[in-house]
Amino acid sequence: MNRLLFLSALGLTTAGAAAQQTERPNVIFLVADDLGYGDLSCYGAQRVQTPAVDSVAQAGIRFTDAHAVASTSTPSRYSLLTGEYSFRRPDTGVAAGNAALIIRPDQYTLADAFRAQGYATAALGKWHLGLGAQTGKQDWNGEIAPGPADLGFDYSYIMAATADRVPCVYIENGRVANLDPAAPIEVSYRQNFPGEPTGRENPELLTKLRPSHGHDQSIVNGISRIGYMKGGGRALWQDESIADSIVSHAVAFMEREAGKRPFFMYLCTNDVHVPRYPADRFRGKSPMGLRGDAILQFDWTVGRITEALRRLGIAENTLLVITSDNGPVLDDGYADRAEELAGGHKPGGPFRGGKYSAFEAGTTVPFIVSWPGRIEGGRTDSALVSHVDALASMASLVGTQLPQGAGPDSRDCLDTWLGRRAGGQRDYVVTTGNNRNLEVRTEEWKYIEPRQGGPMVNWGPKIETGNSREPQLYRRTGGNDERRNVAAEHPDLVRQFQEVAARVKAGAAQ
Ligand code: NG6
Ligand code: CA
Repeated sequence: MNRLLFLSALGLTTAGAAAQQTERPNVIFLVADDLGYGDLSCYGAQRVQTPAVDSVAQAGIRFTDAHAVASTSTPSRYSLLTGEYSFRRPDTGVAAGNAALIIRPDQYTLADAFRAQGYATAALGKWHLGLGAQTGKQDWNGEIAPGPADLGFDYSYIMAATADRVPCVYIENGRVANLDPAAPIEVSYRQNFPGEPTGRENPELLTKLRPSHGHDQSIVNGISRIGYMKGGGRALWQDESIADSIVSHAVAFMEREAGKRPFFMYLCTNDVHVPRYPADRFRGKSPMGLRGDAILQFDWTVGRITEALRRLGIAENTLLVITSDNGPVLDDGYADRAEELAGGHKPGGPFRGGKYSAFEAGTTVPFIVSWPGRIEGGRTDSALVSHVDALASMASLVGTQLPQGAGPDSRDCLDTWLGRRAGGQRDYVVTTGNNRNLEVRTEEWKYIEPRQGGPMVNWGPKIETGNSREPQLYRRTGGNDERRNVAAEHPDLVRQFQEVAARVKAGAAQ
């Protein structure tokens, strides 16, 4: 008789984490975009070296079974910030650049949990959770609200969506940074503005990158994007300085707050999302082309942040989490030769699938936790970890009592995150490759709910979706083992997993 590892109906092996002492470290969530489990040298990459990330891992804990909730950005980030599974909301799919704010201002967020304890809070870099009250109705030349300021962030310096979506400008505290009155900004995801060039009609203007699929609308900085925009002038970003801009604003925020009050920074890089066009000093520096160069630039970002922590004398008392929003993709729509130059590099590490996928590489992400003053470094931990637990775990860390209804799917796993295996461990995690049907992982098993759709992503990226109309059950041995579907051999187990999925959907147990 097979025994599942569901030791409790609550999804935790103990009733909850042990009572925590309240502490007030600075906290940084440094979230990469589309960085795979296998993209860092501390996770086994060999064709690219990431010394700055590796030294954070060396000083902390490197988790080997950590999961984003979803295999694309918007739902993944929604869950990280709210502690609610994105599939509960139908409007959490990949957002356009002119989408309205997806998290409602009355929802409780990770930033709120820190702010309740007097923390300074900041959101930097990639946002991709919508802005403004109504889709398509933002005034990009005036105040853009509601936004991060309404979700608990005191300071924000963000990109509305992704680098491949218009508008290609930074938004600082609800207003376009460097707004150029001579070039008012207009944005549409329906139609072009008369006279404006597009990648489709004016490929001769694509001086930096050409699309491989999609991405053939407005041209900004010699790269065509998704969506149409007009104007922007001096406010338009240069892809080659996005990392520099994000880092300099992050460091400035840290300098302003260090020593005054503790801070929480949600610091999201554009690397290694498309279009990949890093700074001159990184282009051509990896054998893997622009995608490898973007990984080097990500590592540089990590190095700049840890250097600033040391310089400001706050390294010991800063909890730094390094992770990614979803799994990796090579060709995601630009002809940057990522596939051709990958060589033996496996961006998803040993796992099957990738971004967009229900297979493991879709949501298994790097996850490193360091806190030099408190965590003994140099460890690897195979505990199951889910981003959805950030809210309850961080609230527990700083002593915030979550209000009723906050983070309905978030559990206090602080002990696990800090490497204390005494309790608060998850015995399963729930993820979603399509933001609708679930996958359930235990230490030993992976269950994939039946779903519609073909076996491969059908719009360009060469990725296996994990879709099947039949239930899939795989026994895990730790590597690329989603190969032999044993559902038919284990009907009892399948039934148990179906029950878990049904309970999670009903909101009864997480
Ligand atoms: C897809 C884009 C892809 C990427 C993704 C979102 C096309 C053809 N592809 O629709 O390039 O932007 O959306 O990625 O448009 S995410 O990491 O932000 O979720
Ligand atoms: Ca992403």
